Amino acid sequence: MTNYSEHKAIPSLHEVYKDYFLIGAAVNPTTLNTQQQLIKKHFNSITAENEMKFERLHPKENEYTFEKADEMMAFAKENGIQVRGHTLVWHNQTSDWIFKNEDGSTVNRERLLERMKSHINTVMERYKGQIYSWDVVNEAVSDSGSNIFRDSKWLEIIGEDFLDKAFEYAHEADPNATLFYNDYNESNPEKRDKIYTLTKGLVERGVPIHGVGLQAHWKLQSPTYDNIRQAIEKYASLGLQIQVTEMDVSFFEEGDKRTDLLTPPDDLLAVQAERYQMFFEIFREYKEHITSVTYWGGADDYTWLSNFPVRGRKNWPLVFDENHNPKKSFWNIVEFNK
Ligand code: HAH
Repeated sequence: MTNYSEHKAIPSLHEVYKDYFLIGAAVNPTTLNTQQQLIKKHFNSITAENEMKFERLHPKENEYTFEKADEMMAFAKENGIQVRGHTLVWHNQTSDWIFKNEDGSTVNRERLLERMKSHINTVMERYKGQIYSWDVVNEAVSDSGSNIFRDSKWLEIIGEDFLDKAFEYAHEADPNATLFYNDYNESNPEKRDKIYTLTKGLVERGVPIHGVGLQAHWKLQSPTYDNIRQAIEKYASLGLQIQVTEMDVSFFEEGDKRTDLLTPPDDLLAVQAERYQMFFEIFREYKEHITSVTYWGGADDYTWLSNFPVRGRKNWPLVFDENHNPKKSFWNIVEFNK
């Protein structure tokens, strides 16, 4: 295997892309230490993998826990790195108290809206002017069937306009942050059309939404390049920005349960490198629309995919390896004709 790092100077990824878009990584309190040098060199944007989620920031009605998020913000400031906010309203990793009255019964629409507003306000006020974009609503669209919306307490209690309200509250709290609807399977034509319909409605009603976040949890085979292009074009046709928010390229297709790989095979690393090359060619082509590209991690020593959806299975979805050395995938995205 070629160890490129031995004989080539390694360029800074975000510097290579300075005329295109921000280059981000999701971080957590562990990787902020273990990957610190890598993050400082290659990324000019970071996102909290978990530390700004509802359950982490707001475990009880009258208790906010900002320490970890504050530490990440301080690290970003010290190093001149920008921050992307993730996420304000989601069906997952959200404390159950918000949906309950003191007696355990379900809150009504009015009370849930009040609580939503108060959460959005408190969090966005704290980091006002320091976060360039927020995922206001994450994953509201259903993956299959004819329903646009996935079942959730937000939908059940508030109704379909829970997104309108979330974006309105967010815009009021920090008028300078750009506000995103974020989802996965965003390039799948069926789900893409639902995301399009949903965000089109928001735009037409004058709701302050500024962009669509493509999570981009992609694989070695899917989605197709055509489907990715069509998704970008369709969302951009609404006049919205695009951000790639949680990119990784998994070795395993959905439903693949194999657990025999202990190290990444060369042939699959080569396929991954080819995929990364094409993905970034597409991103560069659509640079007028794309304002940042964030990976859901920094390097292969830590990735959420090494435990999900198959427990204990290792995965190698990023462009730096377990020792933080550039993979072929890295070289394929930095070597192009500028
Ligand atoms: C994302 N969901 C979430 O936005 C992010 O907050 C989390 O850390 C990881 C992935 C993607 C997803 C999911 O939550 C469930 C099934 C498939 C994909």
